[in-house]
Amino acid sequence: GCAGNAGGGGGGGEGDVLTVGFAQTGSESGWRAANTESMKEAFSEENGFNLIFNAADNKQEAQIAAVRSFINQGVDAIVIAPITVDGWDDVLKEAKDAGIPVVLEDRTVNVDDDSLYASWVGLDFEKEGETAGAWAKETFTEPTNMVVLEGTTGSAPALDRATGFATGSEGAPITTLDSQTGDFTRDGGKKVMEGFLQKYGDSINLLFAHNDDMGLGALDAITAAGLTPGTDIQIVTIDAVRDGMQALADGQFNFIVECNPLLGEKVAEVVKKVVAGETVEKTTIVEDQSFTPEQAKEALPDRKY
Ligand code: GZL
Repeated sequence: GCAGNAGGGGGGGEGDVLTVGFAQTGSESGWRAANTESMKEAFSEENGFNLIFNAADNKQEAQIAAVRSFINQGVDAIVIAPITVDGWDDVLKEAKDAGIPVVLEDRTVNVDDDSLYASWVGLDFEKEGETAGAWAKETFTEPTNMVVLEGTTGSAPALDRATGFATGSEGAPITTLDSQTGDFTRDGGKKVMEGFLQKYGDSINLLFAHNDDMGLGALDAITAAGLTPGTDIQIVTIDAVRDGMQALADGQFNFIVECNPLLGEKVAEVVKKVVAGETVEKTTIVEDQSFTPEQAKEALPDRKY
């Protein structure tokens, strides 16, 4: 490490500016944009931070490289929204050896030794999936063919939403015709849905998209195929970003489970405590809710994102 920063930079006494490196996944979705904005607002100068922001273009190797550069800069703390759950042990060990605490926000990691990160502020992705699955079970009592647009392969939300959906829809007459990743992007959702429609055509009754953005991309493919989203193919998604909520209010989506991106304030609070050597909760789960079309119409005017 560089001389003089072995202790991980300044940030000692009260009122010092804390230099924090934030390794964001990228800018793949509306959810991500809202999360980035929330983090930048919370880690502002007036809140006592010097934020070094990096968006990794949804590639883990770029995200790990960003974390390494934060270590070399001797920041006071590192925040990561880990793109995938695996592959973090080495770089987190390097941060620990450099005496730099790491806080996870949004997604989480699978590591052998969870002392490698101080705290995780995120969402209950499995519960989100379960809520979507329970809606599907309640809605589909006749034999139903479903296709799934999965999130980024190996990411906590993709893994856990799939698990949760299976639990929530247990026993429903729903057959999964196909399930592929659209990498949480609109373009990915559109392209994969085009493939599904070519293969299965109008035998598809239900689309479960792991986020609104892939569902929004799928809308283009569904209408281009001469089908009506929301009726020929019912759609359930997760996030509840503005464009998704509009599609829900317009009847193109049928149900959305929220995934709250506004985590910045809580993460900043945890980072300050960790740097000050105070004990913090290992996990903080932020509340989510769900929306029908009627509820979306009600909620839209006041939505922050
Ligand atoms: C979930 C978050 C996911 C969103 C997607 O907390 O990690 O990543 O659901 C985003 O929209 O791409």
